[in-house]
Amino acid sequence: MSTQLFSLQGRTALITGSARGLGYGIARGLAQAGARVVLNGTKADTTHAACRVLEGEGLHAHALPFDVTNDAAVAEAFAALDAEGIEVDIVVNNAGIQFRKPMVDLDPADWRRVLEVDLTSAFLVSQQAARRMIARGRGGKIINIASLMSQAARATVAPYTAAKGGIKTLTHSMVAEWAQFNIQANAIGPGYMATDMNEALMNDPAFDAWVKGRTPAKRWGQPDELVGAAVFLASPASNYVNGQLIYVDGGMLAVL
Ligand code: GCO
Repeated sequence: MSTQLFSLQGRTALITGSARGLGYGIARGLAQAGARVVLNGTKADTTHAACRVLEGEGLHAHALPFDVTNDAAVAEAFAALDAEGIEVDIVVNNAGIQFRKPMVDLDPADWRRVLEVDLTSAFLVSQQAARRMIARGRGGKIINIASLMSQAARATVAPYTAAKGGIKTLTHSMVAEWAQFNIQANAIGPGYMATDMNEALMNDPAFDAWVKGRTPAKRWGQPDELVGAAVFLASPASNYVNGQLIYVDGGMLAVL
């Protein structure tokens, strides 16, 4: 089997929300597989700092801070890439926030904010990327970061759950409209991963025990454990894979 099957040499990947957390881990993994990675975050300083760390490891990285929920900012970001001759072949829609509160107490503004970051941003960024992929005629890859909540809910995270359910079916819409242009759209569903978004949960002894008891692997996942699925879905190895959601969850959704 050719090792080129999983190589990302010569490809450019834009990963939203990649200055830290899961996005940074995925970006680092794609870069190690040969891609030039475009890091994104809302803050220029932390995005450039993350970029410098990857460059320090000899990886090919470019910082592009912009607000993924603002359609004008997204369009400007892609115009800036155009001006630099940077063509995005792979998009990882990772940007996401969490907001935990019972629905009866939830401020509608908080609901809207979560949906904007966790779902609408994937549409805005993918729309700009797909327009260019279609015009170039050489296809592309879109990887949407879903969640356990794309499939099952728990109390107090309704906006996140609604957004991640939407991410699953938005992926199907991308297949319906863009697979004909050799664009493969798929998703990755992380389980309970040890990230700063979940720090409060990890530090809660009861929740920590629940995760470890409910997960067949009996542990939290690590951000770099998403890299294998990401490299697969970003590489030629997945050129006939469309609309799939790969759960990297230690088996949680496989059992009652
Ligand atoms: C929560 C967590 C989860 C995980 C992850 C699971 O509050 O239950 O934040 O949503 O982060 O999304 O797939």
